[in-house]
Amino acid sequence: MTYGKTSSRGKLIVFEGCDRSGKSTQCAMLTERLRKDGHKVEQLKFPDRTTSIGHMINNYLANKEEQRDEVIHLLFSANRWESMQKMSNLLLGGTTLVVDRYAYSGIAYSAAKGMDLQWCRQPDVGLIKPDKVIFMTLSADRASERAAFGEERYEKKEFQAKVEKIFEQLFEKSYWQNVSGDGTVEEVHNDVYGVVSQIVSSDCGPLEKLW
Ligand code: T5A
Ligand code: NA
Repeated sequence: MTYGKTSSRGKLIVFEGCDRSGKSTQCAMLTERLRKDGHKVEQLKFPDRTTSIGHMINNYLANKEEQRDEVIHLLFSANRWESMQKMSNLLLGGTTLVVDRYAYSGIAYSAAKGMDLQWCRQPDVGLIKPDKVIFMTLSADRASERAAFGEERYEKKEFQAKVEKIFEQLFEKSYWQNVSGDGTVEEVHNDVYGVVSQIVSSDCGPLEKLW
């Protein structure tokens, strides 16, 4: 099953990793660099806290509202589905998307609470499949030293270590690349750019669906 056929389509680049591993910093730097190279690029992030579903997610993360585990899991997934039409339009129109978190975070954080992993995968079946997942590695100890760690619901060292274990289970050799988040922002950026620069200029074939 495919979303469409355009050889000149944009590429879907996803950043994943535990809290404070440096994803947002690197998404911004990569977007800017690719634009300088002359590519059409847009940056997106999940959760997208600007939609009404995103507001519910934000209240949950800020500990202002409670939700059943199943409910918040489905809200995170619905928040991605809200963006699928826009994303496929942009990609097929030749715009590369740099995306901060995706379905893998959805599964990892829910499964780390003890929810069934197979159940957790289901709501995201059929999302657009990334061309590359950059997985930012950073130990929970190092992450907890960074600014603002601990302000939101999942930012506890023991929980982050569980999340990392689930991410390891989700790792798919064919399109995932680990990048160490434990360097200066410039060092990490150069590693990221090294991985991504080849892909943005290559022909990745039609868009595919996740799982
Ligand atoms: N979630 C998310 C789910 O449970 N299910 C889902 O489906 C999804 C999509 C919010 C939470 O939601 C969960 C996961 C999360 O717990 P979020 O909005 O992405 O997700 O979280 P944020 O708080 O925005 O971001 P993170 O905590 O994940 O941080 P980042 O983006 O990894 O890190 P960044 O770049 O903001 O950097 C953090 C700090 O470190 C510094 C930065 O300046 C900043 O202060 N820093 C560095 N310091 C030293 N060296 C470096 N190389 C550095 N890079 C950055
Ligand atoms: Na972030």
